[in-house]
Amino acid sequence: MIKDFNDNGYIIIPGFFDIETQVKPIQRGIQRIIAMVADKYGVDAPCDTVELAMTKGIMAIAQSDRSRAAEVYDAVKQIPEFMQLVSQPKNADIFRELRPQSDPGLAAGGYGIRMDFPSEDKFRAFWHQEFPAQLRSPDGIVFWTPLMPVTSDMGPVELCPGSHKDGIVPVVKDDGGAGKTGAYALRLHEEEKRLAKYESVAPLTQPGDLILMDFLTLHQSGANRSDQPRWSMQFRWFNFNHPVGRQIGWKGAFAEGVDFATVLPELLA
Ligand SMILES: O=C(O)CCC(=O)C(=O)O
Ligand SMILES: [Fe+2]
Repeated sequence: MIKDFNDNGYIIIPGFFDIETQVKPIQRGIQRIIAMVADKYGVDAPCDTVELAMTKGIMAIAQSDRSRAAEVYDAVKQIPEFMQLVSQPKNADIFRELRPQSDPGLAAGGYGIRMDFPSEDKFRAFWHQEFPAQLRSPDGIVFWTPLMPVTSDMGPVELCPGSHKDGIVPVVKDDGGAGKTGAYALRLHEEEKRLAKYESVAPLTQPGDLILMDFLTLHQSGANRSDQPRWSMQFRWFNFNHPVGRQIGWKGAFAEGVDFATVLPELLA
C-alpha cells in the first residue's frame, strides 16, 4: 500500500473506520441536527431514521430554503464523534507510515462534512491540488471517507493517478460563472493540457472505507446526478517537519481566511 500510495498518489483502505463505534454515532448526530433544524423552521422533513434524515430529510430542508441546509453543514462538523474520528491516533500512525520521518499535524479548519446536493455546481470543487487550497505543508494527506454508500450517479470524487509526481501546479482565480468563492474559485493553470496527460478514476466507496490522497494529486468533485446528497467527511493531516511548511509557519489558507497568494505568491500563475 505504501508503494501504491507513492506510485499513484492515493490509496483506498476498505473498512479503515469501524461502522458501529465510529461511523454510526456521527450519522446519528447528523440525524439529530437535521431534525432540530427542520423543527426550528417548521419544515416537514422525514427524520425517523438516519437514512431518511440524510436523504429525504435534508432534501426537504434544502428545498424549503438552501441557507437552512448551510446551517446543517456548519453544525455537523462540530459533532464530537466526528472530531474523535478526525483526530484518532490511528490517523497519525498511518500518516507516519506514508511519510517516514514526518512529524504529523492535523490541519485546523481542514476538516468538514460535505453534502453534495444533486445538480448543484456552486460547491463542486473543480480539478485541484490540495496544497494551494489548504497550505500547511506540501506533503500533506487528504483523508476522505463517505458517510453513505457512494454510487456512480452521485458523482464520486475523481482522481488522476500519478499526477502528484509532477509537483505543484500554479492556479488561476475563476468563479466558474457560478459565484464560486475561496478554494472553489481556483482553477489549474492550463487545466486541459495538464489533464490530458492522465487517466482519471472515480472509486466507489462505502462508509468505513478511507481514501488517502497526496496533497499534490489532482482531483475534483464528480457531478451528482442522483436524487439525494452525496455525504462525505474529509480532513487533512500534514507534516510539521517539511522545509516549506516551516518556511510558511504552517499557515493555512481559505479555512482560516487567508488567501494562499499572500503566503506563497508563486502559486498564482
Ligand atoms: O468530495 C469532493 O467532492 C471533493 C473533495 C476534495 O476535494 C477533498 O476532500 O479534498
Ligand atoms: Fe480537495
